[in-house]
Amino acid sequence: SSYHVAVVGATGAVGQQMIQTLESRNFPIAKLTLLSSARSAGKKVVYKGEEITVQEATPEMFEGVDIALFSAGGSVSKELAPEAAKRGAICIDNTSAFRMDPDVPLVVPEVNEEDIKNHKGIIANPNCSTIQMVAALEPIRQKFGLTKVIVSTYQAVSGAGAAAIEELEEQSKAILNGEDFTPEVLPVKGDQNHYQIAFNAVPQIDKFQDNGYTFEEMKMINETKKIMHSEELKVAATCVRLPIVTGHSESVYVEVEHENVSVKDIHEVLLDAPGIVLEDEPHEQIYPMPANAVGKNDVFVGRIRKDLDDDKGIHLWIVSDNLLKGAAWNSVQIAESVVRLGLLKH
Ligand code: 11C
Repeated sequence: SSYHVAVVGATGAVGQQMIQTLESRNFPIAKLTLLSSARSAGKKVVYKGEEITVQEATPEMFEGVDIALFSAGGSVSKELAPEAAKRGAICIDNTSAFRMDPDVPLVVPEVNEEDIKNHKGIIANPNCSTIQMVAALEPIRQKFGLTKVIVSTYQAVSGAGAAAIEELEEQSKAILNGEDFTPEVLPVKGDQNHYQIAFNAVPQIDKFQDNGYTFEEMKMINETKKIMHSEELKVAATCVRLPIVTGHSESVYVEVEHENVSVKDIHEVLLDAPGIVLEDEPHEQIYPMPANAVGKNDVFVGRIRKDLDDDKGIHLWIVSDNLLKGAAWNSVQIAESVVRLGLLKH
């Protein structure tokens, strides 16, 4: 069988990667409908050598669609995913609109593929920084138990979209040329203040919540518990934006349940883990870096060390392409699971 697939947000940074990933995976597509806001409608996008005109996303456009991949912002998903689901499509939503809805599975296929079976028309794709972390921690959790996670992130600007990439590039040029510039996008479009990102580190991703954590940090905390089905897991996060175009990095401290777990034990588990590449040879200076992860679907893990004070404490460094495993690839992977699990009507 092959399917009618729609991509909503087809001209965005993630939408473009979704289309490329559908092509490179040779996803069974009978018809591809590309949708966007009215502003971007009319643009042309090439899929398998053919130009497809992007159309304005309206409820009627989802008639006959089997799978709809959404990455056009939370408000678009809130409005249109229920419309698409009502018309029989299975929606895979890459925004935060439905992630914490108890009726919506939140899925990283390596971790909780089975949750897809409980869908009611919408399946949520987690936040990029959450995905790469849980993909690397789940095999450790399964083998040794997991009680606590403390993560600090080093996130690329492409997580904030095409305008943020442009801002980093323009600002970098301006600074190197000794010219003036006015930050307008980062840290958060629509927040009160904007700060320099070039040659800087900004400890704010998304807006602040009343508890002093940012929304990005709360996403990492709440989504991790939901995906791992573990409300009792202790999670804390600090999310920082760096002047990197693509590739999120994370310094992660975990505490496991078992005693005497060695670095070698962790290596063995990760060597067998799906979607994980171990890059951990300190004496050869081998460790993951975002520049090497760009364009790859895998999650790279290295710098694995035992904590020097707590026998149950382990430190890791986790890197992945935030637009691929963090967004487009995980979404397409969910679509592949939907097909494999036989959840489509034909
Ligand atoms: C970032 N993690 O790097 C954000 C982007 O909830 O899907 C992803 C926003 C989301 O800026």
